[in-house]
Amino acid sequence: MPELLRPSYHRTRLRPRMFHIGLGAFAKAHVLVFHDDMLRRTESDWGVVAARLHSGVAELDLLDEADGIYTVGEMSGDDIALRQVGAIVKTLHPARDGIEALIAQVADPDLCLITLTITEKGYCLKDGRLDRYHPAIEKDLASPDRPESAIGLITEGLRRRWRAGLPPLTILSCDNLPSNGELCYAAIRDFADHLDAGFGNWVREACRFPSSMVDRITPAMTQASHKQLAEVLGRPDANGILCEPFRQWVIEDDFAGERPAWDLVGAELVDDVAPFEKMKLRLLNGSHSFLAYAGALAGLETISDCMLEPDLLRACRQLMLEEQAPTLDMPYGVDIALYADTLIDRFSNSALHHKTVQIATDGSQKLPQRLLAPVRDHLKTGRAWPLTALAIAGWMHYCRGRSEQGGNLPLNDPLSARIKTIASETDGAKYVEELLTLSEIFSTDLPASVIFSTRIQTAYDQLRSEGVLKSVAAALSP
Ligand code: CS2
Repeated sequence: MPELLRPSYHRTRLRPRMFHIGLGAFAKAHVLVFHDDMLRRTESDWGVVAARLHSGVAELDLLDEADGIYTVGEMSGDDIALRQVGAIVKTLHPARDGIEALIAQVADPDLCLITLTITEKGYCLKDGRLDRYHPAIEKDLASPDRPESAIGLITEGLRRRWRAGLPPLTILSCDNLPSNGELCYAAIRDFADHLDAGFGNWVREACRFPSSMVDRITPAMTQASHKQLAEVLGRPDANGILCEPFRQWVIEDDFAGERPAWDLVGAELVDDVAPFEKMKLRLLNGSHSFLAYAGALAGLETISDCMLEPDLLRACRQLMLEEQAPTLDMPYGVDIALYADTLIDRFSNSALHHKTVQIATDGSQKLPQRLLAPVRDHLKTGRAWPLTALAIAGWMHYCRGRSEQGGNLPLNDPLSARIKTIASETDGAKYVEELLTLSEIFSTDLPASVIFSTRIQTAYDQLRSEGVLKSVAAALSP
């Protein structure tokens, strides 16, 4: 049985200095593992309060029963390394503890930092600004002291700090969005301005919103992965997580006050995260989305199954190097070909069981930064983008809900109601045309481009008539 690394620090020394909102598999395997490593290496008293806002009361109850301690299994082939994470000192959920407890946590004088993994849709943005007509934001703006959204909650907590003359906070976004710090800032600043101009200025001048690039492949836990963990651990851990060994965190070094010494444990603190974020979003996440739709349609269950299809593997590498990499402007010395090869190895990790339909979730939120932003660049330069076109058309095909074998494909997406209506009322060219009118995804410039619409139409027709694997094979460079 592999050795289990237990927390080597006295947990009694931990105080609530950091508040993590959106505790899910990824945060448990990434942000909290870095933090746990830092606690092992230093005398830091930075305990973490962890919250979820919507689903997940039962998960937090289970974590409380385990005193906040859970196992992380890092898997590669047949190897597994086990550790326990002990950084969480308290959990909070509005449905269990009341929203007031969460607002009070943001306003707690001991707090220095909020970290966020609330997914792309959690920021409630439209065109880079707070979407005031988003249902949750409309509600929160009308009754800010009873917020439902993460943005409303943080802003109300900050307002209490401002009124009480308490120090400002750093809010660190750890979601897969380009310039995630700036977007997070835009959402909170717009909300704050709406409440009080003086408060809005304090948010602008005193609080900090660094960007960060986060990376660790962490599939959602399933019954099978819980069983697998129990076998190696010798007992079940209902709070346990399995993930890949690789992890990376590049953080903009811009904090309102103290920050945890994550740099001692491998996090890279830099002046400008943007190039790294873009590279990761386009090469890793972009090809993940391509494989998710192509793979799910072709009846492939996991990303590593996709890597066993020689044409999909070649296509993935080609997408990264011929269609995504040319849109990047990386600092001198970054070896993109090596980065792509490492990604292919990581995707091939058969121990992970990372499901294609999991990554296919929330396509409307993911397509813009992963695939559509690079297309804008291609349209300007005249470069070819056959695989990106198949990825976008693949999403459209996926949204009809059936794989090529007739299996059911789940559509989990904030726009699912509208997408389903379009799918039920239209087909063929009309279907593509209607989906392109979803301006939240495509904006207005892309559908206005005849080249863009024609290429997506052609790719969609090809997927329907020839099937995914043949279409992908036809798009491969000689
Ligand atoms: C994936 C990411 O589900 C998805 O959309 O692309 O969760 C991906 O696994 C992580 O960003 C890896 O760091």
